[in-house]
Amino acid sequence: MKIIYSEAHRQRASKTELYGGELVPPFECPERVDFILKRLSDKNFGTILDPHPVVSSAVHKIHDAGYLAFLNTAWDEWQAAGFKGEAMVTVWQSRSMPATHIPDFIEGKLGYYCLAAETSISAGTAEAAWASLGVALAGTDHVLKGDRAAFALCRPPGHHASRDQYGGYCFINNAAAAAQHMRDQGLERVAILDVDFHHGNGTQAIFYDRADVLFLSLHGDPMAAFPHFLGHADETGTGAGTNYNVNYPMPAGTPYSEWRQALDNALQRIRDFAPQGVVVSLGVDTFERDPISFFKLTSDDFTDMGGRISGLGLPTVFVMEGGYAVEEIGVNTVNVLMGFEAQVS
Ligand code: SP5
Ligand code: ZN
Repeated sequence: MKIIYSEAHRQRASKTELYGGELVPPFECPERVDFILKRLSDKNFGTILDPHPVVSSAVHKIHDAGYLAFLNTAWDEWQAAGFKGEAMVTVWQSRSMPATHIPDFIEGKLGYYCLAAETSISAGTAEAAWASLGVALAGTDHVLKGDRAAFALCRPPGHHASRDQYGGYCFINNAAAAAQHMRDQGLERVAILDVDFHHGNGTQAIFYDRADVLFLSLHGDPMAAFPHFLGHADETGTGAGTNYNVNYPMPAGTPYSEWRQALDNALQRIRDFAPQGVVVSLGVDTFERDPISFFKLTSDDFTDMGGRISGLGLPTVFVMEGGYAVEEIGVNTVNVLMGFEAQVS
């Protein structure tokens, strides 16, 4: 399997995350990728390639133009305002104060374009986010050209980013762009399977009214877990997209024996949909020792997960999302890929 990777992710090196009322070093750190690369090398798994340029307008279909322009200038605008720290949101449009105008000043813009305050914008963040998109599109291109699967080693992750909001460590929705690019290149139906611990709220919102992209997410129940306001089982899509959105919220302590039943149900839904391509939002924060999550998957469980996904027999792009047990992220991620390869017939 080809692995697509760009060093440009290192430009995303924020120093601060708002966690438990403190500013802490971000869980979503560059070292995550080092452990994945090390494990790929130790297992001699796959061929690591730089992303090649891919002509695609997918990102402009799934994101708002004003939002992308904001991302590109946010850090400069923050600095120009004279602030000393990283760009963090302090005020929001909200239920009692819905936005009727997009503010001119950066503090107001952050409140308009941000959905979660833990994520700071720092120097190089936008550059890294664009490079991460390039990694996802290159991986997708390899699969469109005939590879059975590819692993887009994206960083920063993407599945919490909606059409016009960042947060949850995500800025550009790489998996959504991959799926849109598949559609634009002629695949009639695409499924996105999101196995990250957190609900893929951004991806869901982007495709919520569409029947051509089936979105399925297995995640911690939003009553208890981030992102808290999306990911309930009764969110099934709207308009033409009705019944093309499937959520599997699960409680704290969920072991693989139960998680796997949700996966098997999701895989059957995908088979019934009969897509020509699959995008997997691959987060390994379902791991039992993940510091911010509450499922109980073991490292061996990730191998089994990969095998089951492979059983679909479909062209598949794995897009890296979360996973914060940094020392074990390599083993867990590569186990999914090795489990997938072992089952390819
Ligand atoms: C891509 C991805 O995995 N993003 C996750 C963003 C989660 N950020 C908020 C974390 C809040 C964690 N609260 C944990 C309570 C632990 N007891
Ligand atoms: Zn996650």
